[in-house]
Amino acid sequence: MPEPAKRMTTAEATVAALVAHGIDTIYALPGVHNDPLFDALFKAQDRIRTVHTRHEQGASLMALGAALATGKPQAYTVVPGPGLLNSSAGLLTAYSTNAPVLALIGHIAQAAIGRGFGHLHEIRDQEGIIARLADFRARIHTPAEAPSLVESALRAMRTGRPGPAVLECAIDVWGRSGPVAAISTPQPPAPPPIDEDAIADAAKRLAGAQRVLIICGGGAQDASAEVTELSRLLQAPVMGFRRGKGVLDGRDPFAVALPLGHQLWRDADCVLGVGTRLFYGFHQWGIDAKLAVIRVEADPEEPERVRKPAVALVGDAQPILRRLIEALPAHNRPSRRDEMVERQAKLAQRLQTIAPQIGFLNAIRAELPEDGIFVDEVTQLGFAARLAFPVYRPRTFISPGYQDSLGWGYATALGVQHARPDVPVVAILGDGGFMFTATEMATAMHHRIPLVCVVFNDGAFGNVRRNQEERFGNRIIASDLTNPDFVRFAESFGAAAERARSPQDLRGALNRAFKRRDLPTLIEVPVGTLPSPWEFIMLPRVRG
Ligand SMILES: Cc1ncc(C[n+]2csc(CCOP(=O)(O)OP(=O)(O)O)c2C)c(N)n1
Ligand SMILES: [Mg+2]
Repeated sequence: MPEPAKRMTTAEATVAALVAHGIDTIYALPGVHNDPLFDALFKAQDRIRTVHTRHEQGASLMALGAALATGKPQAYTVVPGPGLLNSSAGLLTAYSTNAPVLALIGHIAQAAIGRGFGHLHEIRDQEGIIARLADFRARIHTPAEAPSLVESALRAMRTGRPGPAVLECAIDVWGRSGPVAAISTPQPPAPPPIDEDAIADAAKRLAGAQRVLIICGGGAQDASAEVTELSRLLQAPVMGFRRGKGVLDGRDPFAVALPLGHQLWRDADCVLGVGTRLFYGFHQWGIDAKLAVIRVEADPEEPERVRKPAVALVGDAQPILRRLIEALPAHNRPSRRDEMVERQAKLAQRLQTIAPQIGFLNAIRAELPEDGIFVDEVTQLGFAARLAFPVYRPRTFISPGYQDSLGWGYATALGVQHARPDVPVVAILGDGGFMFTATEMATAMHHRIPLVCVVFNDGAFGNVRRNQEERFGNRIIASDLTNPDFVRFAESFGAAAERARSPQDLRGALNRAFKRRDLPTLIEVPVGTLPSPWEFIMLPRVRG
């Protein structure tokens, strides 16, 4: 006999559905539109934690950080209009990093939607704005439909290319009561069938190729064992730039950074792209008919977006690569190990032009445990990290990918640390980017999130400033910054703080900071103008 329907509010039914789907945290900033939702969250405190932030940007970015660190769906809630827009950079970055983030957004009264009366937080065509930001959006109209809409949203978030989803609910609907059918624990959807012909074709091409290059994007993060095995079997180097780092252990000489990927792309006869748009190859390095491209992609539209690949394998990378390994005919390849060791050594030499950044990165790597997590930013240390920070495990290098949303770092890292309290997390920040979400230090204190951040302070939007110096005749505009004393700033929140002036100092400071599990830490590193990394990132066309 099915359980009888219970009377619940829309908010209670929504919260019950979130809990049934295993969502145990909601990042949040309240307001009158969502009051009944927060009351439902109060009553469900033993099953779902509400973590409030100081700006809606912080709420969406914390959910994003938690999603990127765990690979599991995460949720946030904010008021409509300005709350939605304040959270939108996080939502945008969730879209571009394919992160499963569910946003619950309030709305004005149901009957007034779309009529332009000027209700509190009203924004013209909120639905239309959201529809541009997420592939799935819906409005909850009744308590009865809340659980199935939550289920549809969560299903959409992991179907095809993963990504964010948005549910809206009007101010007068959250608190409305009605019968709600029993909420069952949903079953994960069956994985799509694997195209065996495409597997056989890909296996044949890979086995026949002499110089395979594997390129990983964010979609490869859960296929680390398979990528590692393929790399060995095919003697294939594995490139990860931002979101693909850590899929192959960075200590392996076959784990290559962008400049080596560029060299290897030039000479490869087959490229296996796993969960990546292959942006650099297609749009900067060039392509010709001699390079066979095999794509493993969750999004069925992606493989043919730029150029039809030799083989497209659509679905989740992990089971597809597993099948591919099984299907590879036996073959014996000469080892490329010596070649890779030599290439790595030569690149390490060339990277000496950014030695100051590498010195600090080595200090961080030396102190950050093997499974500790590094959160990247759009700053000199971030650009260098993408090139030269060895990442040992999947999901331990959290990067904004192609969006490069300056200022995401602090709040995103807070979400990472909140979702992974078991490991140390370090965020590297520029003085410019840090100040976007620096107020979230209050959130770190309130919720006792022991995030360690390192602020590299050059008193400038350094990246912009260097461009103005080098390319615009030293006409410096809008890029010099007046900063607070960062150590005193952090201390004023009650956080631990210190200044480090050298890589050696930084090691000591990090060592102390990672031991502090009940308090956030800020380490300020004063720096001068740092040498440009761009010659290693903006690489010339080498094919086609
Ligand atoms: C949302 C957003 N706004 C602006 C930019 C452009 N931008 C890229 S780097 C940068 C300066 C970063 O300054 P800082 O954080 O101090 O890092 P630094 O380059 O000085 O190390 C700016 C403004 C961006 N990437 N994203
Ligand atoms: Mg700066």
